[in-house]
Amino acid sequence: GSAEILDELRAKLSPDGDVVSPRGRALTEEVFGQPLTPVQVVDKICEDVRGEGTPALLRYLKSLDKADLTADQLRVPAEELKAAHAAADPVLLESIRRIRDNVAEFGKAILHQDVTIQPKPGVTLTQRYVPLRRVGVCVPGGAAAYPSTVLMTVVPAQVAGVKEIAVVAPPTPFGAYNTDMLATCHELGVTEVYRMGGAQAVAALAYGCDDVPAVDKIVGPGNLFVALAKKRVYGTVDIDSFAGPSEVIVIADETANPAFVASDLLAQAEHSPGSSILITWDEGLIESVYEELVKQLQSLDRSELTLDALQSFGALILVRDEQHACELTDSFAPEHLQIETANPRDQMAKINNSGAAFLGHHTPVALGDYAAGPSHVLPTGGTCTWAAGLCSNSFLRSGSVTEFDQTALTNIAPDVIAVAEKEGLTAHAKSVSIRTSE
Ligand code: HSO
Ligand code: ZN
Repeated sequence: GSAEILDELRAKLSPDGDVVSPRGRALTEEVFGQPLTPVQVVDKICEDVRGEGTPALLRYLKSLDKADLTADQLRVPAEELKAAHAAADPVLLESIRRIRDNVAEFGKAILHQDVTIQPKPGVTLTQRYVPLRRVGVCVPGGAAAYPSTVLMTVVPAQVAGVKEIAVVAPPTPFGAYNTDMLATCHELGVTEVYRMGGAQAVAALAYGCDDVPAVDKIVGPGNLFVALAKKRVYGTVDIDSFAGPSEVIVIADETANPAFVASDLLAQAEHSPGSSILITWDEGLIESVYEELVKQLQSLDRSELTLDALQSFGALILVRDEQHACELTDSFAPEHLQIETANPRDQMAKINNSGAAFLGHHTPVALGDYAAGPSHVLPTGGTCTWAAGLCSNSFLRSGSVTEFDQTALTNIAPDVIAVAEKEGLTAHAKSVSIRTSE
């Protein structure tokens, strides 16, 4: 049945599943001399970096990332950022600027505002929001380069008012040596970029070391080791959501264009690992989308990787009706939900769980990945039932401010004293009565 197919996929894609490449597995076995689980590997790395600082960080960059760096080579020099920007394709830079404006406009519009109420005379209560002081942004650099991730993390942080932003990317051609990524950092005014990735980078950001000052929050995607490390350092710092392999559920009806639907499934699978699931109640669509997948796959640059992901994490699912489609989608709780039907808002109203939703025949997920405005950093693995995607508010912290005058305190005093005495905390009661009884 369709529910079983989805359960099986969910087990593979969930945060505790272990989508780690065979290369990653072999490498960690070589470095640690025994077959440790990813959680054990991450524990060891985090403890070493916390205890030893820079030397452990450099050691892991050498053994795991094959990057032989000295402490003063960790940070990308200002001249290198400037040079990458000067050499970048001007068309790319223009797009980056327009996208920055889109992301900033949405981020500003949704930003929490301080709220003050005066529920009674002499009482002022405020919920105020302040930006985090310093955050770390993880940008991946394994399978592809991601200037878009720089935009989708840095711009919301800037809009929130974060003053210090440290970007980390693994010391790879698609990571910290990718000039488009570096040019994007420079365009956005990011001056602190480190050549480090994996669990060791997360640990360095969380605990700080001589060469990397500690941050208050770590955001951004990465492989399983980055995700597990973020989970482990949570509590020392805040983190965003848990980011595993990217996923999409496409709900489509007979009004959908099979070529469009197939292109969306392929776009997600291209992340490899990426999970692409079609749910429809139109039998003919399963057939026509399948044909389109076969056809379009051939002309893709990454056709082999994409096919691999489709075969491991893809499904075309025929359901009874619209209601069934919505129930299955809600139980799977996808990172991305794309609805290609005649009235997509009808289905949207029936679905609670999705990290980000894209409605209609002209709103592919790729639009959100790159340019629309909301961030593409989203909770995966079914965690959107309790976690939210990154946004400008993710970089604010709230606090309350309370102010009473003497009359207001006198009026509320009996309630404070009654409960404090029941708790046996008479010093609490006294701190009130001392102010109210003359
Ligand atoms: N779909 C990814 C984001 C991305 N796509 C970046 C292309 N580049 C996770 O939402
Ligand atoms: Zn994508």
